[in-house]
Amino acid sequence: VKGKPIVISTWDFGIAANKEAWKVLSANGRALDAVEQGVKVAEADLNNPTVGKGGYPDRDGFVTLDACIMDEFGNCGSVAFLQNIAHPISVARMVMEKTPHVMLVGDGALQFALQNGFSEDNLLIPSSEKAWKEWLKEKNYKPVMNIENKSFSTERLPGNQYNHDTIGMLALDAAGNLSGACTTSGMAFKMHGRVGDSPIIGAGLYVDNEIGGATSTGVGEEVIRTVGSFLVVELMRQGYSPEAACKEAVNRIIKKKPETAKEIQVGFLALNKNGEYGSYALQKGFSYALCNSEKQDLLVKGKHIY
Ligand code: SD4
Repeated sequence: VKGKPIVISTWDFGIAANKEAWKVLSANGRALDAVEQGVKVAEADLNNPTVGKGGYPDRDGFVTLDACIMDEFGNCGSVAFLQNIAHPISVARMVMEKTPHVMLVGDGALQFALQNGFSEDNLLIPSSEKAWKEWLKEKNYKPVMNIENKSFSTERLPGNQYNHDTIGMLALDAAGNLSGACTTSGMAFKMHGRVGDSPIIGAGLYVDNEIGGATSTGVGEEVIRTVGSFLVVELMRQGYSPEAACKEAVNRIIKKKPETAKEIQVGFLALNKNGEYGSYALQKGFSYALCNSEKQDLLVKGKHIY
């Protein structure tokens, strides 16, 4: 069938992640394995200051990670406010597969990871620590739009800039099954204990194997408020195309908080059961990467409202 397998993911760094996911998909592997393997590339990338190791810390200097994963059966697993573990997505998958729960947070999530073969790692690398110390001079928390793509360069951001980088990935495998994954270190210099949308099933990620999947990036508070990814999937169920569904979810954010919406970035990405995909963002500058049998690593610029 045309349209599968396919994998899409947020931002320019999705290109490298998709390549890894494609290894699984092109070998007729399961979408769940593809998304886990794919986003691990972003988690391991030290030049990416907001996913996994190398991520910017919170305002107290702690790198705290959020991640979730969802499969074709509606199983899901999530970790939030997890510290010292380099691959939160794999812990989230283990929560899904080895516990009766969906979500583990903080020290409980860490203890679970350590009991299951993960080892502790210092996630605060010198360049991120330097950026944090720079930030401490003014302590001004203000998310900067589309900083995600700038982070792709090797030059680190000065400490008085923020960034919100998340990788959200959706895949449809050769068997026609959908899965998704989302992982982040959240908003740079957030309050200690802050959890964003990325580990919240329905907000940062949602997959319904009958319909499609959606994921989000940007200021998580607005996505949680609107249960964004669930909304996108439900709109696709009502017949919206992936792009139209993402646009409607973006509109919902504008309707709820018109003033805030002008100042921030939020982007949605969606993939339906037929392998059709689309995106929409509040602001220009949101990009995503796509990989299928015809187009490898194509970068698609998302549509936007402002
Ligand atoms: C958060 N949504 O923690 C994440 C950040 C993000 O691109 O997506 N950045 O709110």
